[in-house]
Amino acid sequence: MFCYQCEEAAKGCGCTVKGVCGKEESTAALQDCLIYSIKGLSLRNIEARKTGKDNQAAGPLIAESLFAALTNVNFDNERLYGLITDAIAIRDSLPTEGCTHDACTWRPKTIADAIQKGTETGVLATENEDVRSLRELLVYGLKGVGAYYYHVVALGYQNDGVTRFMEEALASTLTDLSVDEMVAIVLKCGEIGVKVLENLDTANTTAYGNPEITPVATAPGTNPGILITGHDLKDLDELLIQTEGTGVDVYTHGEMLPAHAYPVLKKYPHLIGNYGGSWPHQKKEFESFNGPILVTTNCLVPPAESYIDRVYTTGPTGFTGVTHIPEAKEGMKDFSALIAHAKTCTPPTDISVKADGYTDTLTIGCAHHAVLSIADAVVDAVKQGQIRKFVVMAGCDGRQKEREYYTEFAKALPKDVVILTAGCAKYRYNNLDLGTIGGIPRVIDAGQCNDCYSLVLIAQALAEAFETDLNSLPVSYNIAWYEQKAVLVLLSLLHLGVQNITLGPKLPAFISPAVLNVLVENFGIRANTTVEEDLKLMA
Ligand code: SF4
Ligand code: SF3
Repeated sequence: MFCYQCEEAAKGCGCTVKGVCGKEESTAALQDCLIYSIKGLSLRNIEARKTGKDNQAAGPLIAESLFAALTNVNFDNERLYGLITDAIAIRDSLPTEGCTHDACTWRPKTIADAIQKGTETGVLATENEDVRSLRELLVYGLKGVGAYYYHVVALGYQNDGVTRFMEEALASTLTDLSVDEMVAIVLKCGEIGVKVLENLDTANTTAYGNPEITPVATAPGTNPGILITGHDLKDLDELLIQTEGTGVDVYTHGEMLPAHAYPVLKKYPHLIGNYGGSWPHQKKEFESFNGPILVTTNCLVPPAESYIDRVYTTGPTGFTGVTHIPEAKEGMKDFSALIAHAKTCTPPTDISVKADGYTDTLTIGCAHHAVLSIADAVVDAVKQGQIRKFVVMAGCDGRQKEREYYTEFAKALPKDVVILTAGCAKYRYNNLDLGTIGGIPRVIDAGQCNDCYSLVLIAQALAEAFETDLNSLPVSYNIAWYEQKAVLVLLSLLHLGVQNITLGPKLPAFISPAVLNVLVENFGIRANTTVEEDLKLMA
């Protein structure tokens, strides 16, 4: 196997035996085969569209497949093979004219055939290092698009511009393009990223209301509970409805924390609080939670034997041996098995941190609507010098020790600097008692990585208020990345023209020296160094 799509790629180069994430060689091959299959499907659907014979089912399946191949989503070979055969079935319902590429005609008879195909068509099938780098950068950006679009579709929306771009971009990787052409598609992916994030913001706020600034408890109550993690708000909504009046409480974990800020979700008294931190702590925190855990999207850490029977997956996630809650044919998904399971479990063990310098209440909900409603106060604080600088510290958390950099960086920031964040990166500093400036929290938490669009709107509103452009604002970017949604957010920032982004803890292994050169020369991208050096540059 060869996989280098995430920040934790082995030795900073790529995983070749088994993923650091726990992905087996066969699973890596099936994910590569799935990507190859949706490339063939895309090519056929683009050709079919020319005669009005395209298949509308292709777009959602492509999005789901891209999501399933994102880091820490699906470790279940049978489910991945199911997606491959679904993609091929749609592909083969389309006309064959103009499609002779192997990806458009190949068919597996068994899962072993698919594993073999994945082995032949994976990352290393492209020999030229720079072409490979640009193709993979595009595919990883597309995995981000697919993931965000999956949520858009789940909430009943669609955007043909997004699905057509996914198809065109996937198909483009089967052809020989010049470096300039490939760079142009990569940047276009960033433009589509902004669009899909905007669509998701509209879908979420229409369904659940605009997030409000909300304190969230981290200490558990005394009833048995269900822990829900990942990014899918619709799953949480349906779980809250079904647990109402059952005596079973609901807690959020990881990227589900921002759900507490939505009016439609926070109204449930049995949505008690947030339990634990970000995904790398799952083994310890899922163990001590004592009750069932619903994993809706990334990140899933391969569960330990001691609690694997309490883990349930749904949506694009999967793990062999874990119960999967399927889509509903109509109405809501059925979470009754989790509720019955919870009733047999003891309440969660309290692991909230109660120590000087820390807070056991997390302040969330600083999305665009809430922040723009106090925009005058923010602008005044900047004009009066109470806020001298903003540092965007959005992105992902990860398990490596070097991520302590972000805690130390947050602690060391001067008191007149405000952090803007979104994504699970915030767990490195969101329980530090960093205080407020004139009532404005020093950690402005816009929500999930899915909510990065809020940060864009906030930055654009500041630029308008100060009659300047994004790069002339007192805003610097110290982004932590791990998986491919973060790759898309980065491409989106580049599309918006943001310069001088600092990226860490390591630069992507899939960026070749020549491609890095393009990013440095055109956008001033740099790797983080030490807290001391980076503070001089950014704060
Ligand atoms: Fe390795 Fe990351 Fe790929 Fe997992 S997703 S196999 S950790 S590079
Ligand atoms: Fe986190 Fe997995 Fe990226 Fe949504 S949950 S930000 S890593």
